[in-house]
Amino acid sequence: MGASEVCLADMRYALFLLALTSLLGQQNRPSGEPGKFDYYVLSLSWSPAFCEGPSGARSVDQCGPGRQFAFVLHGLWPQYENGRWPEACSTAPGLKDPKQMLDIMPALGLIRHEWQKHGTCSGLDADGYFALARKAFQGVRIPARFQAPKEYLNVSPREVQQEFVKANAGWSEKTLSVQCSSQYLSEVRVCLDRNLKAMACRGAPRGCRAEKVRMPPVRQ
Ligand code: U2P
Repeated sequence: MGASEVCLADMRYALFLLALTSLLGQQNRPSGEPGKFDYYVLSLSWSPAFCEGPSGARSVDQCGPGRQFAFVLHGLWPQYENGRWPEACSTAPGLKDPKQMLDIMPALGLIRHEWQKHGTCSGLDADGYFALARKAFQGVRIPARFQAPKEYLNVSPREVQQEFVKANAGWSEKTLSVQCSSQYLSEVRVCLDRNLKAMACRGAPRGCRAEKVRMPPVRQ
């Protein structure tokens, strides 16, 4: 091999390493400073859809026998006005007793992950952040028919949005978006100001475009 071929091979290898490290670095790459953000997105996940999905079988805490979750707390996410968000802002310690959140956030791995990725950007310590997340979750009135359905619901994202608006004083259709994953409703995402007051989402969050989505019943 000539010197120029060795050099080319080295360059290719260096480029490969660069691509690999940037790919691996996508997850929880630090960005942002604790407390520097504009508003929150409160993300509520439809647990029965998660449990029917590919990760459900592995998630005994959330989907095992006797687990009867409906909407659960996925996370409270600091956001920027431009539709982006900070991530992994510090290495501050998480909750000493994460089990205290399991009633509304039903997996220890999720609690840990949400703290590292989003909570550390809130400017609060872990106790303060999860207390705020609980308050935000409890502040949402879940429309009656989504509290514990016993049968599959086939709904349009727009009707879900409208029902949440009707159930929650001060909300408009801009306060929330409905997310879907394959044929399921996966999440409802609500925009809240830093005092947890409902507000119009910024940065045009993209909602579910499906005409109808399925909501599996709460597990019996
Ligand atoms: O939507 C897929 C995943 O992207 C992350 N997300 C999305 C919107 C947003 O405003 N902030 C945000 O972080 C979520 O990742 P997770 O917290 O689950 O790691 C969401 O699940």
